[in-house]
Amino acid sequence: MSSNSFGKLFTVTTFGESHGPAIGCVIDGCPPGLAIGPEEFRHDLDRRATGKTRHTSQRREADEVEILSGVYEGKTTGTPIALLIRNTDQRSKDYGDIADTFRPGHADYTYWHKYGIRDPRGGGRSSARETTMRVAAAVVAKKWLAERHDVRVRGYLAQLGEIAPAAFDWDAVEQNPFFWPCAEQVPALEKAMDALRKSGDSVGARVSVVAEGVPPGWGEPIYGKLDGDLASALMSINAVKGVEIGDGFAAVAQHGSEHRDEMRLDGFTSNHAGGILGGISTGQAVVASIALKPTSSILIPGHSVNLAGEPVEVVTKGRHDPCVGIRATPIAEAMMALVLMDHALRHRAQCGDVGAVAPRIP
Ligand code: EPS
Repeated sequence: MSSNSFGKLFTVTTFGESHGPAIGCVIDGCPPGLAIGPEEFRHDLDRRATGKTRHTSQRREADEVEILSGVYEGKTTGTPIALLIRNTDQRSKDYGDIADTFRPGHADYTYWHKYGIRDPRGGGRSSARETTMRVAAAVVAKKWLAERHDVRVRGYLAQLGEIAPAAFDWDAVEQNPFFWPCAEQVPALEKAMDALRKSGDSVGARVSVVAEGVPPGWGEPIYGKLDGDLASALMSINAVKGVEIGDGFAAVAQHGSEHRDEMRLDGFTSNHAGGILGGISTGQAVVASIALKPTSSILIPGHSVNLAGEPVEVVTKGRHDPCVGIRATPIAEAMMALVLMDHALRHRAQCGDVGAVAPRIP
């Protein structure tokens, strides 16, 4: 009912608030025997974390994962895996000035109307801090997908404000703090972000995720389509306002002769569909993109109202991201991996006996 869990066979439930004592998750349905240790969470948690460069929020969290259950002698046991991360760098006084008002463009207002009470400290449950646990849970999913199916999920920043990549190189993506696929443009991005931060404003972004190695057959028509579940999972990320699968909205202006991915025995000739047809994976790379809105917590004054029903002017001080999209690449990868793992298990459960059928286009 309350929707803090998702997935059907591989389920993830997250809990915790940004300024509470801890955040955590429970992963249920993980197959037994997967080797996993606390140190394996470090890489992806660091990729997502605040305070790593001047271009993101300066909150500095240790993000140390404690594995509370579900792992024995370094291997998953098939029982629920509980992960906990203690919050260590909350600065709740930053929220004193806005506790009685609503940041324009922020979930402050809707949380208030839904629950009639809210934890204003750091945005409480609406904070992007919660995404830490999705990334942690996806470390387990990414590892299982890689070991069991040779699936690799990776993403990149595909647009920052009005700046689009001038070239594409996967090797460049992990070499800069933006996950940007064109190394030559990184100085220009740094300059743009420095100017943006100085102005006190924020900007939107586009992030793309690609999963290679997904076999044909994952996804459940009609209400559990792979693209439907991906759209839901990606849309659940803070600040996401749009999701595209494959060519997405560009398909509007295309003709069928252009959009269809022709099949030859040695491979598909294109991938406009983003690796999904009829809600089922084709065996091509699964490709999705998200649009993230500009952060609403900005220094530019904006009109709002307060709890007493008076007009006020709001300025949000504190340690905010001028572009949440910069940290969204590992989060989008995480949601893709969690959905794929769930569907891998669901496919095995219903259609495991079908096996591979011909012809298989490589
Ligand atoms: C966030 C506001 C900031 C960010 C936070 C997301 O919180 P605070 O004011 O407490 O520093 O630092 O991001 C994280 C803590 C994180 O780990 O991602 C928000 O409003 O969403």
